[in-house]
Order: sequence, then structure tokens, then C-alpha cells
Amino acid sequence: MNKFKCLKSTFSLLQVTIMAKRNLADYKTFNRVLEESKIIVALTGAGVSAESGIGTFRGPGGLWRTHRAVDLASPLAFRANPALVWEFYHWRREVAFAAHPNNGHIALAKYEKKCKEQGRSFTIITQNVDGLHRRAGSENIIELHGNLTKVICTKCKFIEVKENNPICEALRGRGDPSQKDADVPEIPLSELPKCSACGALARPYIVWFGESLDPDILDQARTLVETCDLFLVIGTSSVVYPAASFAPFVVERGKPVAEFNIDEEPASANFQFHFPGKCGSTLPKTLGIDI
Ligand code: BV8
Ligand code: ZN
Repeated sequence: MNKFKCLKSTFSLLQVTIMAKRNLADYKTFNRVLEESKIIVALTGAGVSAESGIGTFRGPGGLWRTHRAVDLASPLAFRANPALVWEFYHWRREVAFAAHPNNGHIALAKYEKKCKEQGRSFTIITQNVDGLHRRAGSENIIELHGNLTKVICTKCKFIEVKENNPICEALRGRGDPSQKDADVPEIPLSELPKCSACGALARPYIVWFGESLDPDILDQARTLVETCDLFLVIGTSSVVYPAASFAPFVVERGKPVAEFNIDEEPASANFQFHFPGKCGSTLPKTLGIDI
């Protein structure tokens, strides 16, 4: 009986040391892999903007009034009530325009610059539409799901940047999440944002659920996923496709994936590295960037 007990304790001690050894090595090993990589890709999600005060989709910020963001981010919702969806995106624009890049965004931008000086490539593939990576100084950015500063015409498909806030007079002072839909007057269709080319109704240039991504943008992203040496997965729950298919594809290629997420547990056991904690702190540390 005693022999079995001490065997058990030795085994669990062994387990802990391996884990501890692996975690420790993670930083050293990660740094070696990072410095040796020529083509690095970082996939980012709402978590990288959380410390800038922008709510995540599945976190507490995922609700606007009584609506789930995923329910309003759909062509059906826009067809049914374009004024309500515009009021939602007007609020998202106000929040994003008032926000500032955090140390996570800045570390990624600075590391991109370092790579450029060393003749290596560093590209961000983002699911975020808040534009904070560009404002942090990143240049190589693929915006998979669009951008809040852009609109597209529902008729002639003309795409234009509209950074004026509010985007139209009828949305001034609107969008307050604490209000109830019933308590705010309906905005007539004629007063919603218009296409500068043909005057028809314009909609946010955002990829909504059930809509395909821009094929050129998807191709650019897929080419990087197929050729990168190292793939970083930052602040994303990895549930929305096709973005969620990228990291498993890199794992299948036998290339290292490193995850940065507030969650203690890695989203996948196949990721070689997992750095738990707020990415505003873990990214500068692991990328060796002084902020
Ligand atoms: C399409 C713009 C062709 C809108 C967005 C295959 C299987 C199953 C379903 C599908 C499939 N293929 C297609 C689908 C349907 C659908 C889909 O994936 N559904 C999911 C819900 C299952 N995909 C589509 O519809 C796509 N189109 O495939 O077209 C087609 C169509 C139909 C059917 C077949 C094929 C279009 C998807 C794009 C939709 N638009 N955004 C807007 O922003 O308003 S997606 C939107 O949600 C975001 O862009 C992002 O992609 C996603 C939210 O995810 P995250 O960013 O990860 O945010 P989340 O809150 O979930 O997680 C935050 C994470 O950060 C957490 O892990 C948290 O722990 C962590 N975190 C928090 N704070 C911190 C932190 N980490 C570090 N530091 C911190 N401080
Ligand atoms: Zn038009």
C-alpha cells in the first residue's frame, strides 16, 4: 500500500515539474521561434480591444439594449429595420472613435516595424472593425469583417469612407444602449446615410453573419495562413468562421501556434504556446517590446 502511495506522489510531482518546465520553456522557446520566424501572422479578435474599453461579443459588452450584437449584425436585421441597425452601428462608431489603442495594439505595431527592419514579414489578420490596429501604427492589416469608418451602397455597391460623426444628422445623440427601442422615435428611411454616388440607402461596410467575406481579402488571408512560420491567436474565442479555421490549418501544417487570451485554458490542446492574461500585458512581454 505505502509503495503505491509514494509512487503516486512521485508521479504527480513529475507531472507538475513537466508542466512547470513546459511553461517556463514556453517563454524561452517562444522567443527562439519568434526570432527565427520569417513570416509571422497574428489573428486578432475583440479581446485585443477590450482594454481600450470596447466590449467583446461574448463578454458583458455583447449586448446593445436588449439585442445581441450577432442578431443586429445580419442582413435580415437590416432589411427588417435599417434605422435600428444604423443606430447600433452609430453607437459602435462613437465607442470606437472615442477609444484609444492599448499596449497590446502598440506592441504588435512596434513588432511589425522591427520585423520590417530585419526583412521579415509581420501581418495582422483582424476580425475587429474598430480600426485600432491602424491607429496604433500597424500597416500590414487585413480587415476580414470590414471597418466602421466605411459604408457601401445597397444599390450601386459604391464603397466610401465616412468618418464624420454623426454620419448623418438624424443619428445625432442617438444609439444610447440604456434606452429602450420603444422610447426612441423611429428614424425615417429618407434620413438614413446615403450613397454619395447614387443617393440610395448606404449600409455599414461590415461583413454580417450569413454573408460571405470579400473573396480578395479571404484569398490574402488564406495565402498567409498557408505560408506563415508562426501564427499568433490573440483575444479571440475562435468560434466564428472562416477566421476560426485558420489556426487549426496552421497546426495541420506542423507550424507553431501561440495563443494570447485572458482565459487560463488554451482554446485548443494543439496550440504549442498559450500565454494566459490580458494581452495588453502579455504581448509587450512576449514580443520583447518596451511600451
Ligand atoms: C460566411 C462584423 C459564407 C460584425 C462579424 C462553419 C461552421 C459553423 C458556422 C459557420 C461555418 N461557416 C460559416 C458559418 C456561419 C457563421 C459563423 O461562423 N457562425 C458562428 C457563430 C458559428 N459565419 C459567417 O456567417 C461568416 N460568413 O461564412 O459566409 C457562409 C454563410 C453561411 C453559411 C456558410 C457559409 C461571416 C462571419 C463574420 C460575421 N461578422 N463581425 C460586427 O462587428 O458588427 S463576426 C464578429 O464576431 C467578430 O468580427 C468576430 O469574428 C466574432 C466575435 O469573436 P471574437 O472577436 O473572438 O470575440 P468574442 O467576444 O467571441 O471573444 C473575445 C475573446 O477575447 C474571448 O476568448 C476572451 O476570453 C478574450 N479576451 C477578452 N478580454 C481579453 C481577452 N484576451 C486577451 N486580453 C484581454 N484583455
Ligand atoms: Zn450608390
